[in-house]
Amino acid sequence: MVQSRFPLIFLVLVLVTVGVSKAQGLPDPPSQETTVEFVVGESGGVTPRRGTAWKVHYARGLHKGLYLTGAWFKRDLSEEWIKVIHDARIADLFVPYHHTSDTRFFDLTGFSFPLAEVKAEDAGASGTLMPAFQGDAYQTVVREIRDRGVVWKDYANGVRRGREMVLWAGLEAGNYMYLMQYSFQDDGTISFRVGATGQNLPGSRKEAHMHDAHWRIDIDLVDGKKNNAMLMTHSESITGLAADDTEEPFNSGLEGGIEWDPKRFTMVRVQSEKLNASGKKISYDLMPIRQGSSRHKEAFTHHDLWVTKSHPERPMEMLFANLPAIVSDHEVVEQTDVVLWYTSSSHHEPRDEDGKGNTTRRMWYFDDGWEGSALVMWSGFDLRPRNLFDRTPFYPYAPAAPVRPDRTRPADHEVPTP
Ligand SMILES: [Cu+2]
Repeated sequence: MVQSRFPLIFLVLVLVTVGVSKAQGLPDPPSQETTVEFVVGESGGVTPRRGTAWKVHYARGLHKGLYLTGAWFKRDLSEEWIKVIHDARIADLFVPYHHTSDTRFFDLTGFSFPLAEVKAEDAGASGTLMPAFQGDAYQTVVREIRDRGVVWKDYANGVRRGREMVLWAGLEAGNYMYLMQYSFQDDGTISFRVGATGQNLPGSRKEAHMHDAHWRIDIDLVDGKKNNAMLMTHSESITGLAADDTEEPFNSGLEGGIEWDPKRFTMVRVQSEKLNASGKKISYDLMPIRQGSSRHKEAFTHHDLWVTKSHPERPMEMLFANLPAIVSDHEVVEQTDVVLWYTSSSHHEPRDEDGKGNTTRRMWYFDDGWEGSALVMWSGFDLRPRNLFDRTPFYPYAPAAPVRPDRTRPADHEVPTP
């Protein structure tokens, strides 16, 4: 079939433009709210906690995809909300190809890609479709309640399985589809994941490349104006038996970027001034989950973890590529509103499982003929609470010992299993 390059490129542009203007016009619509209660119920033990809950504000936006505009957690249904997130998003999706040095896509900030429509088959058995955003022609966000497997098991008190609320949407990035996923677990953890799927690049279907997700997390822990950024490292010598773990102010208390070191188990901790019941500071750890650390010519890829002071009044400080400039004034990141920046990467080496070659199906004129979809590859990280609770969540602890002997209280060995 003879095809002309111009009309097809034109068609792609028209489809992208129509997709944005018809389904997802400007400006960004208001956020939506969703809540979930993870009720412990009858099996909560002899001093049952009633359960935990999340309240989440989420939105969709041009050059943002699906992002969070707030998240609050309840350690117990009888307590007040504790603020965790002010704003969290993927700030950019950078996709440099290995050999065609001019093919370096900024899939979030360089295009006006819309969120994809989702239907019942997207939601599956555990999901529901969230209402369309104001002004949108179709639904774009799926909410799932998933079983997340065993969260604790011991010899005396049985076992408990965990649950999570998952919010996800697909960013329709031309031939690619990015699944943007935020999971809120019953123990206070938030999982951030991006999945790359869709179609390999027409014309370069077999060329390896990197999908770098550049995350921006404006965490507001309890009192978001008074948070500290800490650096956690482990060190151990193979010539001795001792090992050390260090907690110190991130970059001596100043803005900056650091390298993730697999031998040091590098982590960034955000600490609030609020204490838990045992007198420890309520904190969250950014826990990297990595296959590797991508490094490219671009300076914003030269570090894996960055911390800055939040400046919502400066729009240029929302851009990940500006990070080297943002940290150049070395503002203090203690007792202030801190922002965490993190890069997670999927190294995509095309396989036959991505689709079948040498077919007549061509997306563009210079397409190398392909049929099928690239299986999803995930990257991301977790934000995990530290000393938010003062005990294991959902464990069936015995009641506190009464002041006077109480014959009605069962002995420890009689504590019922959950
Ligand atoms: Cu890819």
